[in-house]
Amino acid sequence: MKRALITGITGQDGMYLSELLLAKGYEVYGLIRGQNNPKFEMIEREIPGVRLLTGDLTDLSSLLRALTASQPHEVYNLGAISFVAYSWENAHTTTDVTGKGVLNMLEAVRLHRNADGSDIRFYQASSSEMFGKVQEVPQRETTLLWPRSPYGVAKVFGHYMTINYRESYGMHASSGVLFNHESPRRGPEFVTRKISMAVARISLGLQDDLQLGNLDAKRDWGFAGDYVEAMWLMLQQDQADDYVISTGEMHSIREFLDIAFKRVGIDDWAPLVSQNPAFFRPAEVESLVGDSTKAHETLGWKPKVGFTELVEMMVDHDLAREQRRASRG
Ligand code: NDP
Ligand code: GDR
Repeated sequence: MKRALITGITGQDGMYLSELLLAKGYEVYGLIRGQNNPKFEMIEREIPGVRLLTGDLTDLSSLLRALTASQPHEVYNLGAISFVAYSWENAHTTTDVTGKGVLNMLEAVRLHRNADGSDIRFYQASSSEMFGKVQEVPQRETTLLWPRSPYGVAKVFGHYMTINYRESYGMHASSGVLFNHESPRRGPEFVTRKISMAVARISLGLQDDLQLGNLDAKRDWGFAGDYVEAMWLMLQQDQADDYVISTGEMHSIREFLDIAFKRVGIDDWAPLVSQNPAFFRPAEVESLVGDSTKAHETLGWKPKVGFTELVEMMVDHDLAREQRRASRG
């Protein structure tokens, strides 16, 4: 039986990936941080097969302990401070977790030996935010990186450190440069979920309006359930490598709003949405669109869920959730 250790198990991707690996027959271990983390119970309830181990990406010895306890064949490093806007306010913490945390995990994997002598394959959650002020359209594995936030800079560090451990120590370390991916499990601070939750509440008369930042930003949005499949495929290859994972389609926040509001029968959302400077960023990533030809040709990976289906899935989920809450009184 294969064993996997996932950092960031309580996040959107950690949950989808653990479900995928459990379905494939893996023994799945998840790293959970902090004292009495309330998400411990959420994971036990929603994904009962996962075994949780305490640890923190900033604490190397806790990572070594987690490796000793799990004896994994595969490590998926998904843990990060992942909210770009927050990274300006907490640049040092973001650097420690999202950047130096990768080095800690790589170093722990390098130092650890599985009792049965098996090697560990490593996946790093790199990001399209590394492209930032884009130098090429669409962005691919060879595009020059130009990060625009402390988060993006920290991800670039983790990305190159992963490549460096592969080249220095021959480690099977791959980096997935994933473009934005969303789902009903997306954190409420991200724009897609902020919109789907607000649309559901506005349609039920529970909220009056929605305040957003830059409505002209454009992203290549996919479905998280499709993207975790790509992570797994990367670790099944004979050679470790780096792959862009994206849909190849770019949409604006305005288009997201169009579909989301239409789903609840509202054609004109303009009176309901305003722009608040508080949600603008010191430096914006205006547009991102990826070319995942390499992933398609080498991994056989392709996204299954399209943009409209994704938006409708998120709105439907939040509508049902609000209706359940309302019926409970
Ligand atoms: P989330 O923000 O949903 O999850 C982040 C996870 O990291 C949480 O489980 C969080 O734990 C954990 N974490 C935070 N700080 C630490 C720490 N100090 N030690 C250990 N774990 C920690 O992110 P996603 O699931 O959306 O993304 C997964 C990864 O992929 C992240 O690295 C993200 O940066 C990257 N990524 C995401 C993309 C996306 O569109 N979703 C695109 C490209 C890359 P807790 O719940 O306790 O806070
Ligand atoms: P992003 O996602 O920064 O791309 O990072 P987010 O959803 O936060 O922002 C996308 C774009 O929407 C604009 N925007 C707003 N964003 C938020 N959060 N709230 C608003 O009110 C709002 N109004 C407009 C932003 O300015 C931005 O242009 C996500 C994270 O998951 C990262 O961890 C990951 O690496 C990248 O995706 C790829």
